[in-house]
Amino acid sequence: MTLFIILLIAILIYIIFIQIGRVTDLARNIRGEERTQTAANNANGFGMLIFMPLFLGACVWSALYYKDSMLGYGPHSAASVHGGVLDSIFDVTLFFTGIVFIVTHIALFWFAWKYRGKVGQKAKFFAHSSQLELIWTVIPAIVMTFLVIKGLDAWNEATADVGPTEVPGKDYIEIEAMGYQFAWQLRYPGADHKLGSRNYQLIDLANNPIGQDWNDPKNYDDFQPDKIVLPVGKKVRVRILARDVLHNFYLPHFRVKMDAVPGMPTYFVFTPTVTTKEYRNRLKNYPEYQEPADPANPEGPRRWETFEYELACAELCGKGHYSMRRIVEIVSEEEYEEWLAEQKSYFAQNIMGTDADPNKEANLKKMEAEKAAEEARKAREAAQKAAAAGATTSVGGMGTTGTTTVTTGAAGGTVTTIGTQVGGATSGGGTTVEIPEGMTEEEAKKKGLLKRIIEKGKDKVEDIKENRADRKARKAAEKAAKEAENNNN
Ligand SMILES: [Cu+2]
Repeated sequence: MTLFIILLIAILIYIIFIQIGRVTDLARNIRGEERTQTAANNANGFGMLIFMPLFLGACVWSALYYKDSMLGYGPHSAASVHGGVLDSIFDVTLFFTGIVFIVTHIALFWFAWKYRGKVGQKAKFFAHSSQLELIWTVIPAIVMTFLVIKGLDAWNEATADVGPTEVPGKDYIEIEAMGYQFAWQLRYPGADHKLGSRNYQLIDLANNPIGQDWNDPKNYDDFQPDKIVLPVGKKVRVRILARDVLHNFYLPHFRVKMDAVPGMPTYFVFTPTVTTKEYRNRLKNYPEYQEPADPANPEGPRRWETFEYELACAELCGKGHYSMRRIVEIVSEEEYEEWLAEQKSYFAQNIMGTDADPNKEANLKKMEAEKAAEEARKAREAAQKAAAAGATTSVGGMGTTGTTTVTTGAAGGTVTTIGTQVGGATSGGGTTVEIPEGMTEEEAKKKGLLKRIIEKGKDKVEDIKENRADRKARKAAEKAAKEAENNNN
C-alpha cells in the first residue's frame, strides 16, 4: 500500500512538471521567447553568484565551529603512537583537496554567472588543446603520486605487526575482539599471556561464545571482560574476528580501524599514549566540554568528566549496529595490574567441572579441595574476629605480658586505673577496674583481677578449640588437593 502511494505521488509530480513546462512554452509564445529566456538566464546566473560565497562561507564557518569536536584538532590529537602519522597524512590531503575545492567552487559559480546566455553572445568552440590537457593531467598526477606514496608509507607504519622476537606479556599485550550482531566478545590471555586456541565449530552461543578449545590449557586462564582496559605506553596487538557478518574494529581516539571479516582474522597493533584521566584533563580546557553531560541535569557532571574512550563498530552491520559500543579505559601500569587481578577466567567460572570440561572428574575434586580450603580460611578469620571482639578483655599476645584493660559491667560504679601485674612481670600500662558501690578499691581490684584471669582462661580454651577445627579443615583440604593432583596425573 505504501509503495503504491509513493508510486502514485511520483507519477503525479511527473505530470505536474510536464504541465509547468507546457505553461512556460505557452507564455513564451505569447510574450516573446527571447525576452523570457534572457530574464530567466539573468535570474539563474544571479542566484549562482549569491550561492557561491554563501556556501563557501558556511563550509568555513562549520569547520571552525566544530574544530574542537573533530578528531585531529583541538583536544583530539591522537592518543596513540602511530596516530599522529595518520593525522598528518589527513592534513596534507585536506590541504590539496581544500585548494581544489575552493578554486573549482569559485570558478563553477562565477562562470555560471559570467557566461550566462545573453542576446548576441556566442560560445567559443575548439575541439582540442594539448596545452590544457597537459595541465589538467600532469598536475593531478603529481599530487596524487605524492599522496599515494605518503599514504602507503603511513599505512605500512600504522599496520606493522609485532616483530618475530617480541614476547607477548613482556613486549606487548595480545587481546582479541570478536564482532557479532550486535556486540563485541572481548578476550584477554590471562596469566600465561597467551590466548588459547579456538575453533568456529566449537562455538556455542550460550556456553562457548568464541569457540574456545577446552583441550588447550592456554584457554584455562583466558577471561572475557566487558570493556577494554589497557596500560598506557604498552604495545597492544588486537586479534580481530567476526562471527557472522562484516564488522569493523574502530577506536577513533587511537586512530585504529580494521575490518572484522568472518573467516579471515585481521589484526591491529597500537600503543596508547594518553590515559583516560589525562584525556579528560585535556578536554577540561575547552568551553564545549564544560557543558553539562546531560542537558536535563544542568547541575550534573560536565562533558569532560564523563568522557570515555570507546570501541565502536564502523561497518553498518544491521539494525542493532549502534549498540556495538564498548568502553575503553587507558590506565597506569599499577591500575592495570589491579584490574587484571580482579578478573576471573571464563573456564573457571563457566566450564570447569561441567560436562564440557575434558577433565571434569579431576577438576571437581580440585574444586572441592579449594572449597574446603576456602572454608577453612573463612573459619580461621571468623575465629580471629570472634577472639578480638568476643570479650571486653584484650590481651597483648598469648603468654606474654602486656597492657591489660578490664572493665567490669556493674552500673553506677566509678572507674579507676591502677597498676597491675600479669604473669609475674609488671605491665607498663594500667588496669581499669570499675568499683561497685559499697566496695573498697582493694576488693574491687581483687575481683577485677579474678574476673580477668577467668576470662583469659576461657580465651585460651577457645583458641585451642579453634586451632583444632582449623587444623582439621586444613588437613581435609590438603588431602583433597593431593587426590585431585593424582587424578590429573
Ligand atoms: Cu557491527
